[in-house]
Amino acid sequence: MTPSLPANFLSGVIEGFYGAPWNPEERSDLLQHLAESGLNAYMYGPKDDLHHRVIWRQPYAGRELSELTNFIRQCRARHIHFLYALAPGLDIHFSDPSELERLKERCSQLLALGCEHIAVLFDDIPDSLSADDRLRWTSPASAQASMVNALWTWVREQAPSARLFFCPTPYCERMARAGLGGPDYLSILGRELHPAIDIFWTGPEIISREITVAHVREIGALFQRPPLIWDNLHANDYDGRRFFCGPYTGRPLELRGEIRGILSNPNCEYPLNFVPLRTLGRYVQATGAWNEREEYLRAMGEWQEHFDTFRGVIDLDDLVRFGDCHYLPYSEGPEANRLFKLVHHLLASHPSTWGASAGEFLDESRRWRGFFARLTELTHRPLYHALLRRIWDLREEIDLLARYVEFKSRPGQADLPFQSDYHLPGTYRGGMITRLQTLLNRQPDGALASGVAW
Ligand code: GDL
Repeated sequence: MTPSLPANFLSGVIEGFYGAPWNPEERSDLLQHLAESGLNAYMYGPKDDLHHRVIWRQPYAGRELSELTNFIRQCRARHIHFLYALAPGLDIHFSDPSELERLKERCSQLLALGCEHIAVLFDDIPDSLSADDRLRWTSPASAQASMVNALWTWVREQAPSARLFFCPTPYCERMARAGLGGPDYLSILGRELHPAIDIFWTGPEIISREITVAHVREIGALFQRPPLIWDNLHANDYDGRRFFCGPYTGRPLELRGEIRGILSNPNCEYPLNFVPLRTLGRYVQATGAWNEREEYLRAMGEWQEHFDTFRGVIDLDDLVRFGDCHYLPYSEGPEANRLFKLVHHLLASHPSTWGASAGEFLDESRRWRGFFARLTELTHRPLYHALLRRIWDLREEIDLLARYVEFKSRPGQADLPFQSDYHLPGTYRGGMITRLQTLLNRQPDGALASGVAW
C-alpha cells in the first residue's frame, strides 16, 4: 500500500458478474493472487448466485453454507477483507416492515460466519417504486436509503467494526443523465444515506474507458462522500466472444487520493484474470509514473508460467501477440493493431500490388497456427478451457485469410472468386445472431444504420 493511501482504502475484486460463479478452488487461488498483488479486499456478489439476488430472503444451507464458511475463514487467514453483497432490489417492498427483518436475518447468518462487511446493491433492477411504496416515498433513493440506514444501525450494534456499502440504481454518469431512478436520485441519496455508508460508482459509463479526478470530485460532491469505484474495465459478461487481459489503465494515479477504493469486477472466467489483477495491484501501489504497457509486459511475463505444456512453456512473444488481441474493451494492443493493418492492406488492395506483404502475412499465419496448436497442450486445463472459444474464433479468421491470400497469390488467380472449403455457410459464422448482425449495421461511432437496402 502506498503511504499516502488511508488504511481503510479497499482494493481488490468484486465477483459481481452475470454467469457461472467461480468455484471454491478458484476462489482459494484468487486469495493468494490478491495477497501477492498487494490487494486487500474481495466482495461476493455473483449475479447468478440465487441467494445473492433472486431468493435474497433465504439464508444459505448445506454445501453452499459450508463452502462460504470455509471461504470466509480463508479470507480472514489471509487478511483479505470479505464483503458479502445482498441484492434485494428485484422485488423488495420497502413499506413492509418484515422486509427489514429478512435483511437482518440474512446479515445475521453472514456475520455469524465471520463476514466482515455488508453491501446492499440496487443495480440492474426496475427503477420505480411499487404503488404501496409510492404512498410513503417519492423517490427510490429515499426508500432505499431509509431501509439501508435502518440496516446500518442494526449491523453496527451486531458488529461495531463492520462497514456498509451501497450500489445505487444509476451507478454511472450515463445512467444518471438518462434520469434512471427518477429526478435527483443521486443528490437525494447523498443527502439521505447515512454518511458512514460507502457508495459504489462505475464512472462515466458502465464500462468506463477513463475515470478522471474531476469526474470523481463531481460525483463525490453529490454523494457527500468520495465514491468507491466498482470497476468494470475488465468485465466480459456482456460479450461472450471477448475477454480482457490488458493492463489496468485510464485512471490517473492521483485518482487514488479522491476515492475510497477500487474493486474490479473482471472476466467471468477466473483463469483469465491474472494480468488485470496483477496490474491493478501495481497501480494501487505505484509511486511516480504509471507505464501501462511496461506493466502489462511485466505481468504477462509472470502469467507465462501458467502456460506450461508437455513440451515446455509457451513463447512469451506469442502470448503477448495473443493478449494484444484481447486487450481492453476500447482498444487492442500494438501487436493486434499491426496485424489488423497488414490484413486491411491485403484486403483493400489488388493482389498484384501485395509485394512482400502476402509472404509476411503467410509467415505470420503459420506462426499463429503453431501457437494455437501449442495451446491445446496446456497442462493447466481450466486455463485452456477458458481460452478455447476465443482461440477457436481467432484461428478460424486467420485461417480463412491465409487461404484467401494463398489462393489469390497463385498465377492467374488474382481476379478469380475465392471460396474456402473449410468455411462453409451455415457452420462458419452461422446462426441467428450472425444473421441479425448483418441486418443491424453499426457505424464506428455507434450509430445504427440499416444493413438492408431500402
Ligand atoms: C453491470 C452490473 C454488473 C455487470 C457489469 C458488466 C454493475 C454495478 N452492475 O451493469 O453486474 O457485471 O455491468 O456487464 O456494474
